[in-house]
This record gives sequence, C-alpha cells and structure tokens, in this order.
Amino acid sequence: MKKALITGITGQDGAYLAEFLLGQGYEVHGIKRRASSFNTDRIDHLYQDPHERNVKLFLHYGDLTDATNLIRIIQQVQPDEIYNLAAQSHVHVSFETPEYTANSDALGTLRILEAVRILGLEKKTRFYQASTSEMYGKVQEVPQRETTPFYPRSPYGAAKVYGYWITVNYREAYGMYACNGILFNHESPIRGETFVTRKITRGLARIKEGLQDTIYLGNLDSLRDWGHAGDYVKAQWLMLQQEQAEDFVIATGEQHSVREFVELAGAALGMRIEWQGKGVDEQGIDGNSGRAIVKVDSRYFRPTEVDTLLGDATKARQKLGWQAETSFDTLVREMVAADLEAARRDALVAREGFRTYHRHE
Ligand code: NDP
Ligand code: GDR
Repeated sequence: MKKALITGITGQDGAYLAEFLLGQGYEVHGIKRRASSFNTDRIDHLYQDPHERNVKLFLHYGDLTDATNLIRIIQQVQPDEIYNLAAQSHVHVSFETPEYTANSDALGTLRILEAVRILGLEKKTRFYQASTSEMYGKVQEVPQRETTPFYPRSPYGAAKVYGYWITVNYREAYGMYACNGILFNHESPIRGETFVTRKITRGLARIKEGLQDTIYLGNLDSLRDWGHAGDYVKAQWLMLQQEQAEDFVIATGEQHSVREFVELAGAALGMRIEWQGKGVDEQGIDGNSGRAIVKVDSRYFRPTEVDTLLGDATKARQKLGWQAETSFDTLVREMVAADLEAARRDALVAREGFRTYHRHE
C-alpha cells in the first residue's frame, strides 16, 4: 500500500486530494496546524477514529515554518509521495504578511525538500509542489504555458516562484522525482470564503435568503481561468505517476471576468443584480425575484494586480491524459447550490430566534 503525506490537508485541495487518494487505496497522512478551535471541517467526513483497526487516514500536528517537526514527521511516515499543498494562499493577504508568506510558501518548500535529502529519501519519495499561475503575474504571453516567463505581482507570487525553482533545483541537483503543477484558479463549494468566487456565491445566497442585502467587491474586470478543484487534484496525482518528473500547466483554457461570475451566480439564483460604486457601469440582469446590491469597495483592490490569466494545458492533455471535466457553468451552479443550502439553514436558525452573525471580508 502506498503512503502519501499531504501538507495543507485541511485546505480545499488537501480535502479533495485526501479523498481521492483514499479511494485509490493509499494510506494518507496529513499535516494540520494547531489551532484554538477545530480546523478540520473539510476532512471531517474522512476522519477515522485512531483507536479503530485498519485506519487509513492519519493527522500529524505540524507547520511549514518548523523544520525539525517536518523532518520528524517525514522520518516517521516514510512517504512514497509528498504533496506540498500548505501555503498562506491568499494573494491580497500576502501584501499584509509578506515575510510570513515567504517563510511558509518559499522556505517551507525548501524545508520539505531538504528534509527528504537529510533523511536519504531522495530515491524513494516523490514530491509535488503546488505552484501557481500567479507566478505569471504581469503576463508575458497569452495563453500561458510551461515555457512562459514568470513576472510575479505579489509577495505570494514571488514566494511561489522561489518554491518553483527550488523544486526544479532539487530535481536537477539530487535526482529527486520532484515536480511543479502550475495550477490556474480552481474552486469548489469548499473554497475558502474570502476568495472571490466563494465570496460571491455565499454572499448572493445569503442575500437571497434575506440574511444581508449587499456584497462588497474589488476589481470586477479581472480575468481568470477558473476550474474545479476536484478535477485538478487528479492532475496532481497523475504528475507523480509518470516515468520522469516534469512540470505541467493545469487549466481549462477558458477565461471569465469577476463581473461575469457575479452575473452567472445571480442568474442561477434568479436575482437581479444592482451594481453600485465608482467605476461601475449600471447594468442589471433579468430576474423576477430578489435584488442583490453589489458595491465596489476600494479596500479589496490590490497594490499590484494580475489582470488576466489564461492557461494552455496541452502538455498535460498529451502526456498525462488530463483535461478539465467541469464546465464553468456547472462549477458556478454547484457552488451556488451548496451556499444556498447553507444560507437556508442559517435563515431557519434566525427565524427560530437564534442570533446569526455576518462578516464582510
Ligand atoms: P487553502 O488556503 O484552502 O489551504 C491551505 C492549507 O495550507 C490549509 O490546510 C492551511 O491550514 C495550510 N497552511 C497554511 N499555512 C501553513 C503553515 N505555515 N504550515 C502548515 N500548513 C499551513 O489553499 P488551496 O487548497 O486552495 O490551495 C492549495 C495549494 O495550492 C496552496 O499552496 C495554494 O497556494 C496553491 N494553489 C492554489 C490554487 C487555487 O486556485 N486554489 C491555484 C494554484 C495554486 P489551515 O486550514 O490551518 O489554515
Ligand atoms: P487569486 O484569487 O488572487 O486569483 O488567487 P481571488 O479569488 O482572491 O481573486 C481573483 C480576482 O478577483 C479579484 N477580486 C477579489 N478578490 C477577492 N479575494 N475578494 C474580493 O472582494 C475581490 N473583488 C475582486 C481579485 O483582485 C483578483 O483579480 C487564487 C488563490 O487561490 C491563490 O492561492 C492561487 O495561487 C491563485 O488563485 C491561482
């Protein structure tokens, strides 16, 4: 039975990947951070009581900023595959926490690679690095492919460029099977609530249920290549099953604006969108029930923005046999449906007289 170690198992991709690998018969180990409250919501459905027999999922406390902890966990687990998904992954937040972002996202990657080398596991353990389209930043070529030069536009992007190159370097210097998946944005119903897609679907669903009346957004004109996280974790696994370690772009090849995302989510809920704020063209979408106010708020603009991303995943299609399966429309509808259910639950709680809380973030 193969053993996999996932850093960032409590995140969106970690949860999808853990479920996928368990389905493939793996023993799955994950690193979770100590928090003052439970932080395993996304993997609770996979949890197995450690006192039972035939346990296949194990969680270890750890942190990418703690080298000795990583060495000890890797020594103990002796993984066949490591998926380094842990990161301070929010681009806007990286402008506020640039040093921490570099420590976890750049040096954290180095710490894992170095732990593998210190433990003499270079020939046993395969390594996947969660690289990102944010490395393309101010894009130098459209669409972006494996050979497109990087020009990061945030502390997050810059840290991930280091993670990318140190992975390539350990492959070349020590013959490790180490590869980068350059993944474009991918979303799902368990996407973090402060990324724009989830913020939109969650916010509109709550407006629909009368729990709030406005959502505040930043740059509506950003263009992204949005896919589904469930499709993308399969590509991560496929990258570690090849004869030779290589780097791959994973994307849908289709691009939409933030504004289009709002419009489609609103249409799925049958809502009329009322745009408000500076720089917003007055426009609405047809719908009979409900009205959602979408306001532009400068606090959500970034000091430097990545205006447009569009990936070319031809290499992944040819060499991995991978391609995105979920359409943009299906993705938006799946996210809207899940958030509507959650909003209905909250509305029921509110109607019964219990207090519910709302935060704009
Ligand atoms: P999430 O933000 O949902 O999850 C990040 C995970 O990393 C969480 O489990 C988090 O723990 C953990 N983490 C954060 N900092 C540390 C640390 N210092 N030590 C240990 N664990 C830490 O991200 P996604 O699942 O969306 O993304 C997975 C990876 O892929 C990330 O590296 C991201 O940068 C990258 N990526 C994501 C893309 C996307 O569109 N989703 C696209 C391209 C790359 P906790 O739950 O405690 O916060
Ligand atoms: P991104 O995702 O920065 O592409 O990084 P995010 O959803 O945060 O932003 C996408 C675009 O939407 C614009 N935007 C807003 N963004 C947020 N978060 N909140 C808002 O209110 C808002 N309004 C407009 C942003 O300016 C941006 O242009 C994600 C992360 O998952 C990274 O970890 C990953 O590497 C990249 O995708 C690929």
